[in-house]
Amino acid sequence: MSLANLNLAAEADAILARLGVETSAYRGGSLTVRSPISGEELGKLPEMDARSAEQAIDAAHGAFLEWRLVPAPKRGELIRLLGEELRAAKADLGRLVSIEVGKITSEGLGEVQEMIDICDFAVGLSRQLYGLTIATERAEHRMMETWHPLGVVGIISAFNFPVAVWSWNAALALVCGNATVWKPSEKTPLTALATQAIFEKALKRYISEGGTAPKNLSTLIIGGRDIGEVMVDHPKVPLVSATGSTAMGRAVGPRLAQRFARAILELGGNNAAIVTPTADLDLTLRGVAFAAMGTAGQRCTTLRRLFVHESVYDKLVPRLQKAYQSVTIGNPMVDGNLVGPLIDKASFERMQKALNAAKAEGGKVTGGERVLADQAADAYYVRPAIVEMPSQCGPVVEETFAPILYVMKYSDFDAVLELHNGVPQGLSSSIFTNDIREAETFVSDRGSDCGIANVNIGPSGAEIGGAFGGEKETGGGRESGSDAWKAYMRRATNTVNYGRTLPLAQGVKFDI
Ligand code: UN1
Repeated sequence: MSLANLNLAAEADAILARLGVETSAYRGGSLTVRSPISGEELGKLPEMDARSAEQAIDAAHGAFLEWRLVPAPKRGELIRLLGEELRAAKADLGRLVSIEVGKITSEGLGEVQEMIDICDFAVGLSRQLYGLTIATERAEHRMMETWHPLGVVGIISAFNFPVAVWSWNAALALVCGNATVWKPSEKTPLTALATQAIFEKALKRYISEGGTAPKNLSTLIIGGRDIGEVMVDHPKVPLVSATGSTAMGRAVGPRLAQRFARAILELGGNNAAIVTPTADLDLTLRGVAFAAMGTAGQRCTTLRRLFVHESVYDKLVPRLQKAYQSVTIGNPMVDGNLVGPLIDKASFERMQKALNAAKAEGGKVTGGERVLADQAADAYYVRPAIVEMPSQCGPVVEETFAPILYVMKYSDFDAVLELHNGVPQGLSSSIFTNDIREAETFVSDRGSDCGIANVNIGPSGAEIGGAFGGEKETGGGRESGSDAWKAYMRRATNTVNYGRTLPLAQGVKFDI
């Protein structure tokens, strides 16, 4: 199928209408949104100005004051219904993700599945916001910790997971008793409008079934950096969860710190895998291919650096190069295509710049060229690139959000561990090995320094049950599963005296 005349705008219109989004929300405004599949314009969204963003946040704060009083399991019921509405909308929303981001069909659907999964998780969590009871040194006292709603949670999301990242944050934030304000990427506002409409549907059902919820519980703010800044600086936003580049995090983090607000930062990754002499090479090949080429290299968890032991290098790397040469590139909504487009021209240019820099450092590049330009001049499809590097230098230590895999040979395990950790970022990592010592060392204190460390699977494609995020320039935040919910609540330590005397801690005497 050719990339010309796909008429994606008409299809997006039909999906948005089915999901309950009014056309006025994406017509006649100043924010142009295009499909990376063909470069076709999908809509022009009206943008919010700073003043109205501020008002929206004030209104969200009002919603928080009421929502925090609703018992957590009842708040969970709203998220249960959100999960149901997402199940009903999965095909449409997944397709819209493909149209707006260029993901292949199964990944578009997978993204919505990730939303459903976190809703399920959050529903269970709504009955498990546990605190501890702690032994106290004072007689007839009880000490415990309690967890309370925090306030308005600001969410800044990136184009590559345009809706799942919202749901990781919103599902937890809402069961924890907060209101949310969401600023999506300027590249992907349509899927945000659709998600907001799905949320409204769930809310309506919740209220019609007797649930209590205030207005403005979940607010979408569409616009540019200026309204993001309003959110970051607003005194009634105690937590901002921001996903995006390290540069964005450097701008957001200090501003939040300045007013002692919390940040959950999920920034760049420069994820590596180590392939050791005992690795199952068939499995490794598949794991590496998905992690490095999947989503056209545009996940924060994408595999970007591959260290291969010298004893298996000549067995694995030629097979990998062959897979790179034969991988099917094209319209991501056509079954069988595995690599869709880059998000835009700027992304293509950054990729070419990185490849040129790699060549200048002695890298041997296969692939990386633009393809299908004859079919769609405004869409940027590339053949994923493998670059054999003599050492870890130049662009290898940076994150380029494109399908470039830098391959390096190693001989010594301890030395490769050092190289593995020798980059500024620390999101995800893997080792392919059947040697238990190597596997355990990799996940041990002296192994991978990343937030995610895997054995015999690639670094991307995490499930929602674990905490997601990474160290160093990745920002240190944790979202999604495990006890990530604690970041969305405030902890109080309570000491209750049920006796008639007043013993002081540490034996202090103060008798008046
Ligand atoms: C991201 O790229 O921003 O682990 C998130 C994964 C996905 C999430 C990626 N579950 O690859």
